[in-house]
Amino acid sequence: MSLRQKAIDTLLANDRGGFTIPTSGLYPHQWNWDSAFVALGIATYDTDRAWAEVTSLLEGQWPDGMVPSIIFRSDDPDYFPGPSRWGVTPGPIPSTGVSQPPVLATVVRHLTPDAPDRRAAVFDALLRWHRWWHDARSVDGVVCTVHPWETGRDNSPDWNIGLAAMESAPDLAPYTRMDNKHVDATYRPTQDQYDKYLTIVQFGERIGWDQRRLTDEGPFLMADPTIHFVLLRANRDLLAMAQSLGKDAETCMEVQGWIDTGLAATDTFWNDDLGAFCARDIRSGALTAGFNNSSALCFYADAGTPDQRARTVANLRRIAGKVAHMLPSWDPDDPAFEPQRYWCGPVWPQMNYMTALGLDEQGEPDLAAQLRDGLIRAIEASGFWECFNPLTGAGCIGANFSWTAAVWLSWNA
Ligand code: 9YW
Repeated sequence: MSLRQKAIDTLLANDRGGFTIPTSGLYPHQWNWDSAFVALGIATYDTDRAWAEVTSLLEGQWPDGMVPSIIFRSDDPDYFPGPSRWGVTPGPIPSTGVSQPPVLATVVRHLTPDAPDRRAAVFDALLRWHRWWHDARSVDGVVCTVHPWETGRDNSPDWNIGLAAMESAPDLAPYTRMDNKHVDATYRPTQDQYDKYLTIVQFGERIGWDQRRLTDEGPFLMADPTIHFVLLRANRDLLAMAQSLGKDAETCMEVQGWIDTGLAATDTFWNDDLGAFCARDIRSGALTAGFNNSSALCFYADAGTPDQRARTVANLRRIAGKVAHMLPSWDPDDPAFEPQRYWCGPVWPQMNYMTALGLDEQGEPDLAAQLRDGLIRAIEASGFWECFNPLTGAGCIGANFSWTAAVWLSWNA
């Protein structure tokens, strides 16, 4: 069977009727940015079904504009933390109480160049979501995050300083992890990290998921290059859609204001010692110090000075000399690098997709090709895994994974 057919079959097998789960067993619900990437892949063979992926995700939008990281259309006892642990959430469908990197506007623009009606149908929802980031998650002009799960890079060493600065709740309700029943525990976050993830959830639940309070008073407050650069690009795409739809000047100026704020905030993430964009702990001001697979998203966002971009490219070239498959999620020269542990080293398909796109657009086609080739070779050797060991190309964590199939399809359309 061709790889193309296998990719389509993977997406069909994960289809739950109008929405797609990342992989059965481990992740049995609809995840936010997974659905956005999935829509890109499905669009290569079924435009209507791709569009259903977008609209089904927006069905979970909260009254305050947030689009949650997971929508729980059922309560699967095999997944933890499910809806009961997140408590009563204000959205129309039970969900988590945090969001995920907002790639959706960029995907919608890509999917709808000749479909203004579809574009118009979701524009307001996207506008309200982006406004939520700038209202509920911003501190002094920097869009922040309150939970490692919100960044989509769950156990990246980037979050260690923010997690070290907080205590696990002494009254943390007991729980049983389910992730380690599905996959090898050595590939997953540690127990201490999990206690802290759930401490933040317990805090949010106790304040009734008041998102401004969660940002201001919550146990964890960091700024993440993924959210920053993804939102910056998504705001540019939102503005382009506003203009194509003839939206009023006030709306266009509001979005332009977010772009200007985002560009001005980009230096917040710059670690000059390392020559890389990194995460920052907002309360202590400390910057993390590891080149990771969000660092080069400056190209995807068309942000950063010529010097910042040149130093980012130099880091990418150094790292390319250390691994067989670009782009590892953590710097192989840093002691925190673990080639098979989730966000501490493995190659992630959706990050390679965005980073390669940005590098291509901004005049670095050789590096872009290296990122695409690194992932494609791993897929050809191992299949559509969630992520891959950058030294060997071996698949890690979940098999038959939706966004891996989707990224492959989008590159081989
Ligand atoms: C978890 C579904 C999600 C992704 C995240 C990834 C992982 C879930 O899987 O988180 O249980 O930790 O980190 O980015 O959306 O694919």
